[in-house]
Amino acid sequence: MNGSSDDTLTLALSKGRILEDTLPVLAAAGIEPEVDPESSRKLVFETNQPGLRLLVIRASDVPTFVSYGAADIGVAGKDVLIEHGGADLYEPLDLGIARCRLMTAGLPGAMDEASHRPLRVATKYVETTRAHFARIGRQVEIVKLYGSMELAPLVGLADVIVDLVDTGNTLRANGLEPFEVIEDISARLVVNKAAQKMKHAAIEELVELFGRGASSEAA
Ligand code: PRT
Ligand code: MG
Repeated sequence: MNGSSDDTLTLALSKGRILEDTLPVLAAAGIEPEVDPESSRKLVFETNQPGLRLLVIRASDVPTFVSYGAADIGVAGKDVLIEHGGADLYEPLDLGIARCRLMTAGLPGAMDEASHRPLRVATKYVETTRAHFARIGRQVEIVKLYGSMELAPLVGLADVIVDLVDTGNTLRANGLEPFEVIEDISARLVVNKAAQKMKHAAIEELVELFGRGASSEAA
């Protein structure tokens, strides 16, 4: 199954805060969507580049679209890629945008209070959290949430959380402390492995455009 024929490329973008950072990179790379994806309700956008169309989808769905070949290439947060597993995708470029850290956090002293029993951890990153605590040899019980992880320690749902931290304002506003960095996060370009072979030239060209766009944005 393939989302686009041999001479066209389909690029999947993460909507929300990654999209906000991706659009300036696209603009710097000379890629212009037909209409502004941030204000349109469309899901598929043609661009000024013949043979390049964009999909704007939920951030956590980007690895799925790219691994099934419904998109040839995508922009996804490293947090989402780690959680997905990502073994079936190439990751040719760190765009250096939408930066943050995946961290453990909780009320002051929370780690020590739970030192004689499994630590209860609330997160939407179940696989990443399991792998992290296995690595450090700490027994955990994971509570899967879909958002507002910061609430969990405040109401006794969990001892700690695993969530993204940028400025630290959300933690501070809720009386929580950052404990340990699990991963430094930024948005990455990912490529479908079959497309990488079948559409090699077009993909190389797009990766290079993105590389130029990302570095001129960073400058
Ligand atoms: O819709 P879906 O559930 O798939 O995702 P979403 O609604 O979480 O999407 P969105 O638009 O929030 O984008 C999420 C992606 O942006 C993540 O996967 C990261 O790759 C990236 N990103 C970068 C962040 C942050 N920085 C970030 N700070 N995503 C979320 N946050 C949240 C964090 O979860 C916490 O609640 O911001 C809060 C912390 O920020 P500070 O500045 O208060 O520390
Ligand atoms: Mg969302």
